[in-house]
Amino acid sequence: MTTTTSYVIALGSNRRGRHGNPEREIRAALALLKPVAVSPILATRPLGPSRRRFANAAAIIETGDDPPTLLVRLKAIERAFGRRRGQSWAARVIDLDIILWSGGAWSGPQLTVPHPHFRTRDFVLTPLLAITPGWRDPISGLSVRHLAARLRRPQ
Ligand code: A4P
Ligand code: MG
Repeated sequence: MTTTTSYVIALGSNRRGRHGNPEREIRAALALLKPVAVSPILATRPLGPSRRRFANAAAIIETGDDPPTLLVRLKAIERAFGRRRGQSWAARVIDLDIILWSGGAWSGPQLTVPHPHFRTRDFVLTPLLAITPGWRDPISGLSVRHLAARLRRPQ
Protein backbone atom coordinates (compact mmCIF):
# COMPACT_ATOMS: atom_id res chain seq x y z
CA MET A 1 0.00 0.00 0.00
CA THR A 2 1.34 3.43 -0.83
CA THR A 3 0.60 6.24 1.55
CA THR A 4 -0.30 9.52 -0.06
CA THR A 5 1.22 12.58 1.55
CA SER A 6 0.95 16.30 0.79
CA TYR A 7 3.72 18.69 -0.14
CA VAL A 8 3.94 22.44 -0.51
CA ILE A 9 6.00 23.32 -3.59
CA ALA A 10 7.32 26.83 -4.27
CA LEU A 11 7.72 27.85 -7.91
CA GLY A 12 9.91 30.68 -9.17
CA SER A 13 10.94 31.99 -12.58
CA ASN A 14 12.71 35.11 -13.81
CA ARG A 15 13.65 34.18 -17.32
CA ARG A 16 11.70 33.44 -20.49
CA GLY A 17 11.65 29.87 -21.72
CA ARG A 18 9.91 27.95 -24.44
CA HIS A 19 6.52 28.47 -22.80
CA GLY A 20 6.96 32.24 -22.79
CA ASN A 21 7.44 34.74 -19.98
CA PRO A 22 8.03 33.71 -16.33
CA GLU A 23 4.32 33.63 -15.54
CA ARG A 24 3.72 31.25 -18.44
CA GLU A 25 6.62 29.05 -17.34
CA ILE A 26 5.01 28.79 -13.90
CA ARG A 27 1.64 27.89 -15.44
CA ALA A 28 3.27 25.19 -17.56
CA ALA A 29 5.04 23.69 -14.52
CA LEU A 30 1.80 23.75 -12.54
CA ALA A 31 0.06 21.83 -15.31
CA LEU A 32 2.62 19.01 -14.87
CA LEU A 33 2.39 18.98 -11.07
CA LYS A 34 -1.41 18.50 -11.03
CA PRO A 35 -1.84 20.40 -7.78
CA VAL A 36 -4.85 20.25 -5.48
CA ALA A 37 -4.40 23.95 -4.56
CA VAL A 38 -2.59 26.82 -6.30
CA SER A 39 -1.79 30.35 -5.10
CA PRO A 40 -2.00 33.42 -7.29
CA ILE A 41 1.15 34.04 -9.34
CA LEU A 42 2.89 37.11 -7.93
CA ALA A 43 5.49 39.44 -9.43
CA THR A 44 8.26 39.83 -6.81
CA ARG A 45 11.48 41.80 -6.43
CA PRO A 46 14.62 39.71 -6.76
CA LEU A 47 16.36 38.68 -3.58
CA GLY A 48 20.09 38.41 -4.30
CA PRO A 49 22.18 39.42 -7.29
CA SER A 50 19.77 38.70 -10.13
CA ARG A 51 18.26 41.94 -11.41
CA ARG A 52 15.24 40.50 -13.18
CA ARG A 53 11.89 40.38 -11.43
CA PHE A 54 10.52 36.99 -10.50
CA ALA A 55 7.16 35.36 -10.88
CA ASN A 56 6.49 33.25 -7.77
CA ALA A 57 3.71 30.91 -6.72
CA ALA A 58 3.05 27.97 -4.41
CA ALA A 59 1.07 24.78 -4.86
CA ILE A 60 -0.04 21.80 -2.81
CA ILE A 61 0.36 18.39 -4.37
CA GLU A 62 -0.62 14.94 -3.14
CA THR A 63 1.58 11.99 -4.04
CA GLY A 64 2.89 8.63 -2.88
CA ASP A 65 6.48 9.82 -3.58
CA ASP A 66 8.84 10.13 -0.64
CA PRO A 67 10.83 13.41 -0.55
CA PRO A 68 13.93 12.23 -2.49
CA THR A 69 11.74 10.66 -5.18
CA LEU A 70 9.75 13.86 -5.52
CA LEU A 71 12.98 15.90 -5.74
CA VAL A 72 14.14 13.74 -8.67
CA ARG A 73 10.82 14.41 -10.41
CA LEU A 74 11.07 18.19 -9.79
CA LYS A 75 14.64 18.30 -11.10
CA ALA A 76 13.54 16.45 -14.24
CA ILE A 77 10.92 19.15 -14.84
CA GLU A 78 13.56 21.87 -14.27
CA ARG A 79 15.83 20.20 -16.83
CA ALA A 80 13.01 19.78 -19.33
CA PHE A 81 12.28 23.50 -19.00
CA GLY A 82 15.87 24.29 -19.90
CA ARG A 83 17.26 25.20 -16.53
CA ARG A 84 21.04 24.91 -16.57
CA ARG A 85 22.99 23.52 -13.64
CA GLY A 86 25.66 25.32 -11.70
CA GLN A 87 24.02 28.70 -11.87
CA SER A 88 22.90 29.06 -8.31
CA TRP A 89 21.05 32.35 -7.83
CA ALA A 90 21.31 33.08 -11.55
CA ALA A 91 18.30 33.95 -13.70
CA ARG A 92 16.36 30.75 -14.21
CA VAL A 93 13.46 29.49 -16.30
CA ILE A 94 12.04 27.50 -13.41
CA ASP A 95 12.98 26.73 -9.82
CA LEU A 96 10.92 24.13 -7.95
CA ASP A 97 11.58 23.84 -4.23
CA ILE A 98 10.03 21.49 -1.69
CA ILE A 99 8.95 23.74 1.17
CA LEU A 100 6.84 21.59 3.52
CA TRP A 101 5.78 17.96 3.76
CA SER A 102 2.84 16.51 5.68
CA GLY A 103 5.23 13.78 6.90
CA GLY A 104 7.19 16.42 8.86
CA ALA A 105 10.94 16.94 8.50
CA TRP A 106 13.38 15.18 6.15
CA SER A 107 17.12 15.49 6.08
CA GLY A 108 19.41 13.84 3.57
CA PRO A 109 22.55 14.62 1.57
CA GLN A 110 20.59 16.27 -1.28
CA LEU A 111 17.54 17.50 0.51
CA THR A 112 16.32 19.34 3.59
CA VAL A 113 12.60 19.70 4.29
CA PRO A 114 11.26 22.12 5.44
CA HIS A 115 13.27 24.27 3.03
CA PRO A 116 15.95 25.91 5.21
CA HIS A 117 15.21 29.48 4.10
CA PHE A 118 11.46 29.59 3.66
CA ARG A 119 10.74 31.26 7.02
CA THR A 120 12.45 34.50 6.00
CA ARG A 121 11.32 34.76 2.37
CA ASP A 122 8.33 36.89 1.63
CA PHE A 123 8.17 35.55 -1.94
CA VAL A 124 7.55 32.07 -0.46
CA LEU A 125 5.39 32.94 2.56
CA THR A 126 2.97 35.25 0.70
CA PRO A 127 1.87 32.57 -1.80
CA LEU A 128 1.73 29.99 1.05
CA LEU A 129 -0.52 32.27 3.04
CA ALA A 130 -3.05 32.20 0.19
CA ILE A 131 -3.35 28.39 0.15
CA THR A 132 -2.38 27.04 3.56
CA PRO A 133 -2.20 29.66 6.33
CA GLY A 134 -2.64 27.10 9.11
CA TRP A 135 0.11 24.63 8.07
CA ARG A 136 2.62 24.38 10.92
CA ASP A 137 6.35 24.37 10.39
CA PRO A 138 7.46 21.19 12.22
CA ILE A 139 10.74 22.81 13.29
CA SER A 140 9.56 26.08 14.85
CA GLY A 141 6.01 24.93 15.60
CA LEU A 142 4.73 28.19 14.04
CA SER A 143 1.98 28.36 11.42
CA VAL A 144 2.52 29.92 8.00
CA ARG A 145 0.29 32.79 9.15
CA HIS A 146 2.49 33.35 12.20
CA LEU A 147 5.74 33.14 10.19
CA ALA A 148 4.42 35.67 7.66
CA ALA A 149 3.29 38.07 10.40
CA ARG A 150 6.66 37.78 12.11
CA LEU A 151 8.50 38.53 8.87
CA ARG A 152 6.40 41.62 8.15
CA ARG A 153 6.61 43.05 11.64
CA PRO A 154 8.90 46.10 11.68
CA GLN A 155 12.18 45.32 13.45
N1 A4P B 1 17.88 21.07 -1.89
C1 A4P B 1 17.97 20.96 -0.55
N2 A4P B 1 16.78 21.11 0.04
C2 A4P B 1 15.89 21.34 -0.97
C3 A4P B 1 14.48 21.55 -0.99
N3 A4P B 1 13.76 21.58 0.15
N4 A4P B 1 13.88 21.74 -2.19
C4 A4P B 1 19.02 20.95 -2.78
C5 A4P B 1 14.60 21.72 -3.34
N5 A4P B 1 15.95 21.50 -3.39
C6 A4P B 1 16.59 21.32 -2.21
O1 A4P B 1 18.94 23.93 -5.47
C7 A4P B 1 20.22 23.48 -5.08
C8 A4P B 1 20.11 22.14 -4.39
O2 A4P B 1 19.42 22.26 -3.17
C9 A4P B 1 19.27 21.12 -5.14
O3 A4P B 1 20.04 20.45 -6.10
C10 A4P B 1 18.79 20.17 -4.04
O4 A4P B 1 19.59 18.99 -4.00
P1 A4P B 1 18.72 24.54 -6.88
O5 A4P B 1 17.25 24.74 -7.05
O6 A4P B 1 19.42 23.70 -7.88
O7 A4P B 1 19.54 25.90 -6.79
P2 A4P B 1 19.05 27.32 -6.39
O8 A4P B 1 17.56 27.36 -6.32
O9 A4P B 1 19.72 28.28 -7.28
O10 A4P B 1 19.69 27.48 -5.00
P3 A4P B 1 18.96 27.80 -3.73
O11 A4P B 1 19.95 28.05 -2.65
O12 A4P B 1 17.89 26.78 -3.50
O13 A4P B 1 18.34 29.17 -4.11
P4 A4P B 1 16.90 29.53 -3.72
O14 A4P B 1 16.86 29.48 -2.24
O15 A4P B 1 15.95 28.72 -4.48
O16 A4P B 1 16.87 31.03 -4.16
N6 A4P B 1 13.98 36.22 -5.50
C11 A4P B 1 12.64 36.20 -5.71
N7 A4P B 1 11.91 37.33 -5.66
N8 A4P B 1 12.00 35.00 -6.02
C12 A4P B 1 12.69 33.81 -6.08
O17 A4P B 1 12.07 32.77 -6.37
N9 A4P B 1 14.84 32.68 -5.84
C13 A4P B 1 16.14 32.67 -5.57
C14 A4P B 1 16.87 31.39 -5.50
C15 A4P B 1 16.85 33.92 -5.28
N10 A4P B 1 16.01 35.12 -5.29
C16 A4P B 1 14.70 35.05 -5.53
C17 A4P B 1 14.09 33.81 -5.82
MG1 MG C 1 15.88 25.76 -5.74
